[in-house]
This record gives sequence, C-alpha cells and structure tokens, in this order.
Amino acid sequence: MAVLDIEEGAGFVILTLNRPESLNAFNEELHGALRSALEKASADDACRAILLTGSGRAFCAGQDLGDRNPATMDGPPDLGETLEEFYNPLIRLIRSIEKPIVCAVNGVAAGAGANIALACDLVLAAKSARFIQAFAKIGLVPDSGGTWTLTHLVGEARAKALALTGMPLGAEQAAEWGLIWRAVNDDALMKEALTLVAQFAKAPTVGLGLTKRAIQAAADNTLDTQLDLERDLQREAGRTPDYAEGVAAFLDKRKPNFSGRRG
Ligand code: LHQ
Repeated sequence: MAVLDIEEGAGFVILTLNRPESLNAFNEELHGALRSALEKASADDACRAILLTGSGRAFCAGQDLGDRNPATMDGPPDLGETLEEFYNPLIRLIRSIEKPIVCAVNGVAAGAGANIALACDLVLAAKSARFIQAFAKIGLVPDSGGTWTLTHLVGEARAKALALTGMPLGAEQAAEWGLIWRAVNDDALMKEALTLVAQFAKAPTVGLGLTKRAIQAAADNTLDTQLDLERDLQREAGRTPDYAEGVAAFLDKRKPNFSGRRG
C-alpha cells in the first residue's frame, strides 16, 4: 500500500495520507510522496484544486516518533535539520501553491499533523476530530508554522493555552475560535470537501491564486503596502481570460465557463 493515496478527480486531486496503523504519522517516505504530489499538482494546469485528507480514524499524528527516537540514535538528534529538510519546505509549498488547498480533517490532528492541516487554505473538520498541539507533551516547540498560524488565527492568549497545555481542541470549538473554517457532521465531511474542490475546479484559478497570495501577505503588510499589492495583483487578474469570461457571462446572464488559464 502506498503511504500516500493519489486520486485524480475532474480538475482536482485528492491526496490521502495513508499510514493508518500509525495514525498517518509522517516518515520520510510520506514526506517525499506528499511533496512530489503537491509539486505535480501545482505544475499541472489541469489540476485547479487540491484536497488533503487522511485514511482511517485520524488525519495525522505528526512526526512518526519511532523515526526520531533519541534512544535509538547516536547522540541527541538535530530536529532543526528535520524541520529544515522536511516540514518547513512542506509548509512553504502549501502556502505558495496558487490554487485552493482544502483540508478535510477526518479525525485527530496532532503535532505537525495539526499544523499542516492549519496551513491549508480551507480547513473542514469532522465534528469528532480534535486538534492537539502535542509538542508540549514531549518537550518540543510547535512547528510546521504552528506558533505563527495559531497566533494569527486565534490570538496570543488562545495560542499559548493550546501550545503550552497540549489540550485537545474539538472541531466545533476550533471553528468557533476561527482556527478552522467549518466543523461538519462526520458522515458529511468528504461530501462537503468534494463539493468544494469540484467548485474550485471550475473557478477562475488565477484570480483565486492571487487572492490567496494577497491574503497571506496581509499578515505582514501595512494597509498602504497591501493597497499597492492589490493594485498589482488586480492588474494581473484583469488580464486573464477568466476576467473577460466572467464579465461577458455576467452581461449575457449566463453561467461563466472559466478556463483557469493565465492567457
Ligand atoms: C504513532 C504516532 C506517532 C508513531 C500515534 N508516531 N506512532 C518534528 C521534528 C522532528 C521530530 C519530532 O516531531 C516533529 C513534529 C511533531 O509532529 S512532534 C509531535 C509528534 N506527535 C505526537 O506527539 C502525537 C503522538 N500521538 C498521540 O498523542 C496519540 O496517538 C493521539 C492523541 C494522536 C491519538 O491517541 P489515541 O486515539 O489514543 O491513539 P493511540 O495513541 O493508541 O495511537 C494508535 C497507534 O498509532 C498506536 O500504535 P499501536 O501499535 O499501539 O496501535 C500509536 O503508537 C501510533 N501512533 N501517533 N506520532
């Protein structure tokens, strides 16, 4: 069985973390498979949205701790190297892909698993799912962007409570706090996630990609800088065939037929 299941849909791809016996914890093989699948989806013009989920009862339990066990290593491990080689490039890749990435959190998301989910653009979670900053339980620091993402999404008070206690946060509470977009009934999760990616597969992809870029940049920009950025990105969006199609369809009172292409 492949550690990552890859299923092509009509205009989108579904990537399913597939190591259910260890709650889809990341080993190097899974990192390699996910990175290359994301790079392929990013480069493929026919792929206009990505859905990330997990197989079995968990979304992902973070790093496979069996693979980074100090007791079986020669001296103290350099976990910074692990972040530099595997987790940081993954988070940067997710954030840089200019197509919507939907994460369907089907069960527990712990450690890096939680923060990889939170790096995605739209996070839907099954009501039974929990988000756990498990790092606190093993003497580590939240990684995979967690200290940044939590602070930006829910503020310092809640970020600290989650990160310092490692308390599980239920999906509904996560949605109320603005950590994720929506909590949905367990049996509706995949249907809702698939509806979203199918919608994105027919959307004006370049405009959505530029929107993702602008919203992400907002965290570090002043309003003044952001206004300049919006001007530049709108210039780019306005030159796409999808803008012309969107306006034509509106004026013709018909549904637009977006190509998702740059030119
Ligand atoms: C696992 C794991 C796991 C291996 C469950 N590894 N087997 C970056 C840089 C480098 C190094 C360090 O880490 C990082 C980033 C990180 O992600 S650090 C945080 C790592 N993750 C954790 O600390 C979470 C560990 N897991 C748990 O706390 C629990 O498993 C949760 C709360 C996720 C789920 O609890 P339960 O539902 O009670 O399931 P379980 O504990 O019984 O787990 C089921 C199986 O999965 C079990 O194996 P077994 O053979 O006994 O059935 C676990 O050993 C295995 N598993 N997480 N991370």
